[in-house]
Amino acid sequence: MHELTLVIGTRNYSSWSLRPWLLLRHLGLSFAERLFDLDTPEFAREVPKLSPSGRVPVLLHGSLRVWESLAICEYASELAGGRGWPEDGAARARARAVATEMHAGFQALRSACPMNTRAVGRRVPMTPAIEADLRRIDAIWSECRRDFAAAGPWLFGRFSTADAMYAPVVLRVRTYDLPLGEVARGWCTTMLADPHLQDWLRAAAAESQVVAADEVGA
Ligand SMILES: N[C@@H](CCC(=O)N[C@@H](CS)C(=O)NCC(=O)O)C(=O)O
Repeated sequence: MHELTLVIGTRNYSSWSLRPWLLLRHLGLSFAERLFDLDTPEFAREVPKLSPSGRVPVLLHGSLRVWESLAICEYASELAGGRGWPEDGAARARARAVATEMHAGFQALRSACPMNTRAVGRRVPMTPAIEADLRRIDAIWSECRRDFAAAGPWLFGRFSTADAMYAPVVLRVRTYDLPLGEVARGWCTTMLADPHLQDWLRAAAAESQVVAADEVGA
């Protein structure tokens, strides 16, 4: 069996890298990491040799390259006997829907509030589009917690790809103090206490790269 290698970007800023990294950790899959600082000549030179899209994350498994964060989560889940998704078929369909909604959407929030794990106390001007994204995210998290609280602390009880996909949003909520209801905030607290996420945050805190374009908010 070939070793898995996950190619990622600067931990402080690379929200797409965090998602599959966190799932691989939760699934207990052993993997090596290769990190390239974002927006550097080395990234521009080396990453396209590894990733067909020229972007990170990309998972290397023998001669196979799996790019796109959600596709990596799917592949990792298959390697782990399907444990990356809920067991129940209806819950699994719903988890896939909310994970895809994250992968494809929330553009206003994502562009106004870049992930910046080291930063706290930042403020960005609210716009109707950001508020609409937050309302939808609040509804997803609150409804999942309402329906799956008895099964465990994560969105669908047990940790799944859906949790991994929304982890960077939790970090944005923390950085920019974004408004959410009590139930959604409760799930943020669960995520922030996760030992694997804590490992990522510790490593991000030790990084020195600053990407000026992602340093937003007063
Ligand atoms: N849709 C992709 C997005 C990947 C992406 O945009 N990655 C960023 C880093 S977080 C990147 O590689 N940026 C460098 C570039 O675009 O040159 C995914 O889900 O993996």
